[in-house]
Amino acid sequence: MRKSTAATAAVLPLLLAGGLLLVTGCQSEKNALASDKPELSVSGAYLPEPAMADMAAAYLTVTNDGGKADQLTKVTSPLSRDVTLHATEGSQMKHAAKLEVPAKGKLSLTRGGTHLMLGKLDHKPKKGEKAEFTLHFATSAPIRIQVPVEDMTFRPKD
Ligand SMILES: [Cu+2]
Repeated sequence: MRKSTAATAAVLPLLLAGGLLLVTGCQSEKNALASDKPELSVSGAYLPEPAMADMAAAYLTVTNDGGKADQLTKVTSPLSRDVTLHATEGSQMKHAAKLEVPAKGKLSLTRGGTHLMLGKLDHKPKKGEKAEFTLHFATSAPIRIQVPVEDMTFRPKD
């Protein structure tokens, strides 16, 4: 009896520490918190090596494990002084002021779909390089990510 009480006391701080990891996007414990806030994490980001020296695109997924929607409002990067959110409609790209990250859902930026458009490149990114991006949201704190530069033809397997 006494032994198990001591064990419980030792485990408790670990559980608390584990809870803090949720901020960085722990997937497995998402249902333990019935959150009324957005709980965002970013995955699968990549930047295909661009054909041109002055323009590139990047793709990623923002997952929201929380019970409230958020919006991606702005993206910044040392690689590009002009990062814009682009939606694709038919064969046309359209600037989007913000992109919805639905509650308990995902915002997926994919080839042929919504993407990050990078203009005014600092340099032409090469495969193997990583580019830093900071994603800004309406509600959530900014998320900074390192995005790998991939082959021009790279496609993630899903
Ligand atoms: Cu575009």
